[in-house]
Amino acid sequence: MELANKNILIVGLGRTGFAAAQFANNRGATVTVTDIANEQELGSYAQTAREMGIKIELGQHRNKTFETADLILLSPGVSHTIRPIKKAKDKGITVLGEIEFAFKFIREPIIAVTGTNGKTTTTTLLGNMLRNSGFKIFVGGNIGNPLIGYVNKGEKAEIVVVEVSSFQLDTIDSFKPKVGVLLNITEDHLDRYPNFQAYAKAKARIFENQQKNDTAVLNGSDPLVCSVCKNIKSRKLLFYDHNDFQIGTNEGAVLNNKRIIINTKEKGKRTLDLSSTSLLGRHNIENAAAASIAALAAGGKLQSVQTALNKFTGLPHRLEYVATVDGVRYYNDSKATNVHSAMKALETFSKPVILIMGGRDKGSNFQLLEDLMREHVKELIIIGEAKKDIKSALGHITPTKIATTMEDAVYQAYLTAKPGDVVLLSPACSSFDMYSNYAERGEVFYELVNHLS
Ligand code: UMA
Repeated sequence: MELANKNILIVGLGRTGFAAAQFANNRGATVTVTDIANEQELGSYAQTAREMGIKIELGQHRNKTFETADLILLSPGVSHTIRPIKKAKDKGITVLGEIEFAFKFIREPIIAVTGTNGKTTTTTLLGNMLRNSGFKIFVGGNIGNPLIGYVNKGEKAEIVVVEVSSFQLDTIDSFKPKVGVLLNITEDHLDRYPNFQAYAKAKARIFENQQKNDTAVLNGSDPLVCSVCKNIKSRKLLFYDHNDFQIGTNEGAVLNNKRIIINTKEKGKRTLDLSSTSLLGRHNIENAAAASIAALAAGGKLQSVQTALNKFTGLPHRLEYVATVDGVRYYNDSKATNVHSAMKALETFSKPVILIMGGRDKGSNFQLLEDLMREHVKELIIIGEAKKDIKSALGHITPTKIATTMEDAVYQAYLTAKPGDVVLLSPACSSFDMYSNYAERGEVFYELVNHLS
């Protein structure tokens, strides 16, 4: 794709927009970046881009800028249905998402991971498994490291491992991973999609350009995943969460006690041992199974996959153990930004839980938490914008308090908790009402807990 002297408009000046602007600028394009935020909100990106000779338009999107571009590139956080984009498309202007744009410059095999929950853990594990197997690997995408940044650096990996979100899949056209992984589909981002079906369909697009010699790794225990992937052309490797499922002649993996049993036509049955892994929760074992079969399908070695499983200690903000204070264990699960993710966290604990949840609602059905709340939660402490909705959905099930800040929430939890209890931050909401992202929310929680001890 030739970019020199083209008028390229980049929409959104976050991490992705900045990386895309750098790349297009280096390739000789005339680059403009537009963002609805103002200079202060954007931090240093605007000034740095200007110094590189990039034109910056902030505070609004001007239709004229869209309509005079040769090519428009979208950041994942910008919906492809906003008015100026629709109008530009009507005029015949090409609009690409960043993943699709980057794909046009990548010749290396790509392994892509999507799903509502577990993407980052699976992507990280996969990268470790393939790196241990001796491959030079790039790991990026929605995990926080834009794919276009890899292209811009010009460093050649042997395999590219990329986490992709539904937002990124919304704007693909030819993107085709050699191995694609779909972990699960549960409600999320209903503030951006017209309905759940539209969100589920976006997830399945990860396989839409795959052919017979490509591989799809699918959650065979998730009926929605199976239904939206019914007609894909690639070879299917399914992973199942039931112990009792007979793998028989099916290709894929089953979880059996502390083992993953893998079956493929070319290698037959092989076993991975999970007794040394420190991954918490059944959902993480599913992520481990998905990562293992994807890594093996991409040429990874069984022993190297095993070593990666043994060494993996989990990721920050995902059921992360923080500290034990007065016999109470504190966990930071700030990355649980949707209801199903919080459900998985609650399922993990057998001890009474004091749950801190809340933040900005994404159109969620909090009532889905009712049964787990009854079973596991000794006290619910609610923070953030969604407090009224959460209280009316769940407040009648367990003693419930409202906290004004995270500090207040942690302190209230500290006063209630008895030795043997668990205090869990698993918000089931996004963080944007109080923090710039889930990581900042998790760090604040982490600091507050460490101050208790
Ligand atoms: N903006 C506009 N016009 C709009 C909407 C937004 O100009 O109509 C601007 C905003 O003012 C903001 C910019 O667009 O300045 C934000 O763009 P962005 O959110 O795409 O920001 P990035 O920093 O590039 O982050 C994106 C992903 N963000 C989202 O998908 C919302 C990051 O995923 C990803 O790590 C990063 O690219 C690198 O690839 C975050 C995420 O929350 C972690 N992802 C969701 C998830 O995992 O559930 C999908």
